[in-house]
Amino acid sequence: MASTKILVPNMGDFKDVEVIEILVKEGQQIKKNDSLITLESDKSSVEVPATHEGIVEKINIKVGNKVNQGDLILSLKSENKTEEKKVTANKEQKIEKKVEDKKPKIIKTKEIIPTTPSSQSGTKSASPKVRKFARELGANVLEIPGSQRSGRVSEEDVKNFIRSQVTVSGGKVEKKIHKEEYPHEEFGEIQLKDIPRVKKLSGPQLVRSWTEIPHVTQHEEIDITEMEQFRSSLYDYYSGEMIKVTPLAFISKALISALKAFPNFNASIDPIHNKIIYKKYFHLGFAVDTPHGLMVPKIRDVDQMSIKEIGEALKKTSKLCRELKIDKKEFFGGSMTISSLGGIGGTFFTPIINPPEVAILGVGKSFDKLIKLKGKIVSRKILPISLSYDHRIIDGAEGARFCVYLSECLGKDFAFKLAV
Ligand code: CAO
Repeated sequence: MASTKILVPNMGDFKDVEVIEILVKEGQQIKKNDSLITLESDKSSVEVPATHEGIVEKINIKVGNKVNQGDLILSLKSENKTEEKKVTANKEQKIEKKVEDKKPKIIKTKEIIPTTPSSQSGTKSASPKVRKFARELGANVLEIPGSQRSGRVSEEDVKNFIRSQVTVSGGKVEKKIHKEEYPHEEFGEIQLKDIPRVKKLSGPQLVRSWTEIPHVTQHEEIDITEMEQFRSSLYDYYSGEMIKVTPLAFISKALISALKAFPNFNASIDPIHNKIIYKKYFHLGFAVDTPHGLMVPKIRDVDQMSIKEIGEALKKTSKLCRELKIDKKEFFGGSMTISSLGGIGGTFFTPIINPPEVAILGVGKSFDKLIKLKGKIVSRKILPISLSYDHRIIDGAEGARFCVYLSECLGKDFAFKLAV
């Protein structure tokens, strides 16, 4: 065992820098490059890494000391033979002077001095203070380019990074827009059009939902063979004419039943009071495709409607949306939303939750599928659904149970289940 001294490294024009943190303890085993202390000047702060491995024998400085290049930080008990030799050779130089509180003494020595505070493997080099500063501003220090030696990140780097990400105008903080490296027209003919007003309004809401809500999307194939046979056999008793009811009306009825059985899906998070709001009403939102963009009006008290009434309400509300005659208030106050692409095509997708709601049901186009039933291969009508939910409120198991419940409601006993 030999004694190795670790000294304050060359830090450029740093003079009388304050020790703001001691990151190791006496008796602690440390590895090469482990951070030992944090020094802070009025310009920035740096961590001083260990140049050797070993056990910390004696720490020679205290928080609040002012130090300079060559001051003794600590001595290590180390097994490194080559370093042992260097220590012995330098013994005569008597470097073991203590740094006194607020009055550093420079130790002139030929001991090995750490050259640059380097980054530890897999982490970005930045002092705890800078990391905390970055965290407070919502930035990840790993993404910030460091301007100091070995890419170390300073407080100034954090500020520059934040400045590059946002603009502040009229008291509002706005995210800076990413600029393409080359303009589109450099690659061929283009046409410029205004973004429709509805899309401009819904865009930020979609971004907020997608980035702030931990989405889980669960897919399910529901066997709706019997339900579809029933739906296509509906006719008016007096006129003998077929009655057309969209599958969406049946799905809505099943969803209301599921919301009653799983109240977590008919809820919202109150971020101010940190509580869950359970809604006792059943107002379903429907994604409506309009020439002006996507709209999501609510149909109120769907639990009190028959399947036929739901179908009619859907037609009426989507017409109001397409003609831009819907009242603004009708876009608020929903339980859960259905986004049906069944009339267009496609199977599974990942619907985005419409906050403050916590779940959304995506519906694809039903298709025929050959499946094995009671030992026989038969053709069945399958409805693909995709349920997205907020994982902060709804667990995966509950999501799966919700899908199973919906399958039962729309399955072969649908008439019995939906009548309840
Ligand atoms: N599988 C198979 N066929 C389906 C179906 C399904 N899941 N859902 C509807 N259909 C059929 C209907 O029965 C109807 O058939 P007929 O013309 O033979 O009667 C046809 O498809 C057209 O349906 P529709 O889409 O006009 O009506 P709807 O009641 O199913 O839906 C509405 C109403 C307003 C939801 C729909 O018009 C709409 O706008 N859908 C788009 C929603 C959307 O954009 N979602 C994405 C949001 S994220 O960007």
